[in-house]
Amino acid sequence: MSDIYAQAAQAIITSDRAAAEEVAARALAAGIAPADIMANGFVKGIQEVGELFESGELFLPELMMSADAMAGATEVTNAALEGEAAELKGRIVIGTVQGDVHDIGKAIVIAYLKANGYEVTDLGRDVPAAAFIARAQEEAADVIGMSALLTTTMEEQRKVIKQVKAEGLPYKTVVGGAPCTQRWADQIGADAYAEDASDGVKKIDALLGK
Ligand code: B1M
Repeated sequence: MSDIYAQAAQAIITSDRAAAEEVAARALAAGIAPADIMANGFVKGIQEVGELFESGELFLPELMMSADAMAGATEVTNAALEGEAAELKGRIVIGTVQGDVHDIGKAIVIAYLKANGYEVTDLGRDVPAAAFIARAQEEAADVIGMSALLTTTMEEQRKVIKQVKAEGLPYKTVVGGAPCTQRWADQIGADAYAEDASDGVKKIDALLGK
């Protein structure tokens, strides 16, 4: 088992999309849950890539290619989650905040939410605060989810929450992304912080009483 996790991480570190997709498919065929191959394999790989980038051992083009390999793996594992839900539990509008293009984690969160009975509107990335609010109104959403991966873009989450509160809007707000913490969520008045995709489902279930 640890072999296939190591291969998954390695495919990301070596920026090999074809290998990442092949390892993902093989893991699923071997009965490994999408969440397990993600968390124990691919995510470990992209985390190592982030560390190598930070220490100057990898450069932006390589980081981008690893992100592409990660996207390939995510597509394969997310497809395996489709169609699992039985009842509609609620409506979520989710996006990556303005100034931020990191969306791999958000794609995983969306797949988990859909598999667990939520209707999800994906606003994409680099989403202005006003767009979160406007789409939540259009979709009659229960929850607004905001992903931020940069310390410089986290403030955008506060903007959205401030507007929700100022206008007395009925949406629950959930924040996530590597630099976010429970402390940050408390500080900006978010209804919940989600550490990862399954925690996101758990927190949203709790907020909506599901
Ligand atoms: Co960027 N990047 N990046 N990057 N990148 C980080 C975030 C960084 C930590 C790397 C590093 O230096 N170690 C660093 C940020 C430093 C900081 O802010 N302090 C960084 C930087 C600096 C940059 C650029 C500025 C680099 C440059 O241009 N010089 C640039 C910024 C671009 C921009 O956004 N404006 C940049 C660009 C990129 C790429 C485009 C190359 C690529 C992103 C591709 C893409 O997403 N389509 C990329 C990548 C891949 C990373 C790292 C390596 C990996 C991110 C990732 O996908 N993680 C990252 C290092 C790291 O995070 N360790 C890094 C895997 C993913 C599964 O985890 O996204 O945390 P995560 O999502 C999790 C949870 O957080 C949670 O659930 C997810 C699933 O479990 N979650 C939510 C996330 N969102 C949620 C929302 C919810 C709930 C839960 O709502 C309900």
